Amino acid sequence: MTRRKTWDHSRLSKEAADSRRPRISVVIPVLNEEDAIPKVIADLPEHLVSEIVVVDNGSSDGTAGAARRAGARVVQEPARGYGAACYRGLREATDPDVVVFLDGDYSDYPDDLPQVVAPILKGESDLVIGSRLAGGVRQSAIPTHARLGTRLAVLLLRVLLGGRYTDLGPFRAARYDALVGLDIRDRGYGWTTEMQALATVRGLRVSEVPVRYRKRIGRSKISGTVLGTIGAGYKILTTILRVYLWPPPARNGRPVDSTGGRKWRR
Ligand SMILES: Nc1nc2c(ncn2[C@@H]2O[C@H](COP(=O)(O)OP(=O)(O)O)[C@@H](O)[C@H]2O)c(=O)[nH]1
Ligand SMILES: [Mg+2]
Repeated sequence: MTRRKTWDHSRLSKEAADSRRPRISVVIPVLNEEDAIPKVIADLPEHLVSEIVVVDNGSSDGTAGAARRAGARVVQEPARGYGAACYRGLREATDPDVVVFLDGDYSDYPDDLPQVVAPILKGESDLVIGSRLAGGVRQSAIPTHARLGTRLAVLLLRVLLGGRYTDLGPFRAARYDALVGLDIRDRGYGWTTEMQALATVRGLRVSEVPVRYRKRIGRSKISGTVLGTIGAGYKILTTILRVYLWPPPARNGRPVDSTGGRKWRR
């Protein structure tokens, strides 16, 4: 396998000065991903990415150093949580047009990034979800309970909110302004689901693209543990119900039609 060279900062800053190109900031939440994070960073397509922000929550291994050596900017977020890390990365991004999220465990294929950002760069979408299930993921890469939980969640997103999704995958891209405007509240494992639920009720242009997915390097903190699974499952379901029961106010102060085109019934 060919390893890409380490990120070249002079090149990054030169690209930052080139205002004609859309700026794509990549945000990677990490917790103890020392072995995986250099590979994730190395496989990101350098020509498309303006900056890489790795958000750590106090890893006890050498994650921060490994990410820095691979060329990323590392931010330490004191508040624990997947969503807290993603939110911090969003705030740290430098003048982005597009923000991309992916996990730091090397389960996503960073070189799928061009497909994930394509609908946004074409001006067709505000939010793009990389769908692992549409991408024909192997059984071993996503545990059965996580797969079933995901199917239940996307069913609820459709029935309750009118959103058409096949996955809650971590690899996703959004127009920066649209994403900030969603005002996502969850700071834990409900972050990705809330993004999709709010994007639906706020009427963003959403699309999905199939992405590849593989078994992670290292140990899972969420779906591979009993507590993580219960916590994430609870968070995901209550997040969808919360958006259904208390839809966010529209920009003009009226409730948003959270039935995705059908009439909102109280
Ligand atoms: N910063 C931060 N990252 C986290 C936290 N929990 C999980 N992660 C990272 O989020 C990504 C997804 O977590 P992972 O353990 O792979 O969950 P799984 O994909 O459900 O097995 C990985 O990059 C983790 O390192 C957290 O509390 N804080
Ligand atoms: Mg993972």
